[in-house]
Amino acid sequence: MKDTCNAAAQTLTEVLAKFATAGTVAGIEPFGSGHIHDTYWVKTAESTSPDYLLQRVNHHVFKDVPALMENILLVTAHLRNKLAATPEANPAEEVLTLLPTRQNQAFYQDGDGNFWRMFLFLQNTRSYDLVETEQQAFEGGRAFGRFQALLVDLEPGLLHETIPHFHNLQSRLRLFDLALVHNHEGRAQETAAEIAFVQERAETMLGILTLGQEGKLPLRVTHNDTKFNNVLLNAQDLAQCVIDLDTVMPGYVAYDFGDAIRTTVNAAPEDEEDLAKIQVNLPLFEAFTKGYLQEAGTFLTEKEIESLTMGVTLLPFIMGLRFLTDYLGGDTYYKIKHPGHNLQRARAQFRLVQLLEEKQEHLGAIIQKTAQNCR
Ligand code: GN1
Ligand code: MG
Repeated sequence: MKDTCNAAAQTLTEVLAKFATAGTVAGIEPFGSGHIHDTYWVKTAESTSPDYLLQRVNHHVFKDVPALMENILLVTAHLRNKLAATPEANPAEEVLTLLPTRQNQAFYQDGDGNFWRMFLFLQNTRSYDLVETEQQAFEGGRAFGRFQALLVDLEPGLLHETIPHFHNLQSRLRLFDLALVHNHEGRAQETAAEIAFVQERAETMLGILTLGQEGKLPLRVTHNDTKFNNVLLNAQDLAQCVIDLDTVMPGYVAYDFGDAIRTTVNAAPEDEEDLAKIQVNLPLFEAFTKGYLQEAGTFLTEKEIESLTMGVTLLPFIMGLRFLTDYLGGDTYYKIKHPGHNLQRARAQFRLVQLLEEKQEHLGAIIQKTAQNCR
C-alpha cells in the first residue's frame, strides 16, 4: 500500500528532534512533486542555519531501506572525493548532503516502522517539471553525463539493487501480464487500445536488454530516475546538483539518457490529458544531447552511443507500461491525484513514444553527429 497521507504535525516535530539540525524550526511544509516518498521542507528561523529536507521513505516501494541508505552514503562519498580531486570542476556543482541523526545514523525508524531521513536543503536552486530553454536542457545533459562519468570507476557490484529489475522490460512485462489477470474493476476492457499498444511493441523494445544480456553493453553505475526535475539548477540556470539517488544502481547508460529525454523534450507534463499538447522539441533534444555527450562522450563505447536512440523510445514506453500496470492492478504503487490518473499518465507516455518513434532516425543522426564532435 502507498502512504498518501501527510504525517501529522506532532509526528514531524518528534521526528525532527531525532536529527542533528542547527537553529530553530520556523515551519515545515510539504515539498516537491515526487510520486513515491513524503517530502517536507523544514525552514529554520536564523539566516545562519541551513534549511532541511525531511523525507519519509516509502518502504513499500523500497523494501530494504538500510541497503538503500548504504548506497546513498557510498555514492555521495565517491562523488565528493572525485569533486575534490577535480580542480576544473564547475564551481556551482554540489553533492547531496545527508544529515545524520543525533545517534549518528543515516536514518531514523519510528515506532510505526516508518523510515525518515534528512538532507541539507539546497537554497536558491530550481527544478523544472517542464524545460523552457536550450541552456537548461544543455545543463541537465551535462549534469547527468557528469554524474555517470564521476561514477565510472565505482564498482557497480558494490551497490545494492534497491528495486530489483527496475528497468528490466522482461520483468515489467511479466508484472503487466499479472495485472491483466488481476484486472481491477474490469479496467482491461476500457484500456484495450493501450494494451494492444504494449503488445505490438514489446519485442522491439527488448533491444537494449538483449544487447546487455549478450555482453555488448556494459553495466555501469547509473542514476535510473533521471527525470529532468532531478537536477537542481542555480539562479543562473547552471547545473548545481543531481538529486534523488534512491535508484542509483547497476544499469545501462541508455536508460538514464532515455528517461531524461522523456522529460526534457516533451512540451507537456508527464500526465498531460490533452494528447495534442504532447510535442517533441528538437532543439531541446539537441541541447541535452550536447551537454550529456560533452561529459559522457569520453568513456562511452560505440555500442553505448548507438544504444542511446533505443533508450529514447524505451523509457517513455516503460513508464507508460508501469503506469498502465498500476492502473490495471488498482493503483497501489504511484501516488495519484484522481482515479484515472495512472491511465492518463500511460496515455500521455504512449503518445510520446509514438512521436519519438516517428523521429527516431533523425534523433539517431543528431546523437551520432554530436558524438563525433565530442571525440
Ligand atoms: C517515480 O520519485 P519520483 O516520483 O521521481 C518513479 C520513477 C518514475 C517516475 C515517473 C522509485 O519517481 O521510476 O520514472 O516516478 N520512481 C520509482 O514520474 O518508482
Ligand atoms: Mg524517485
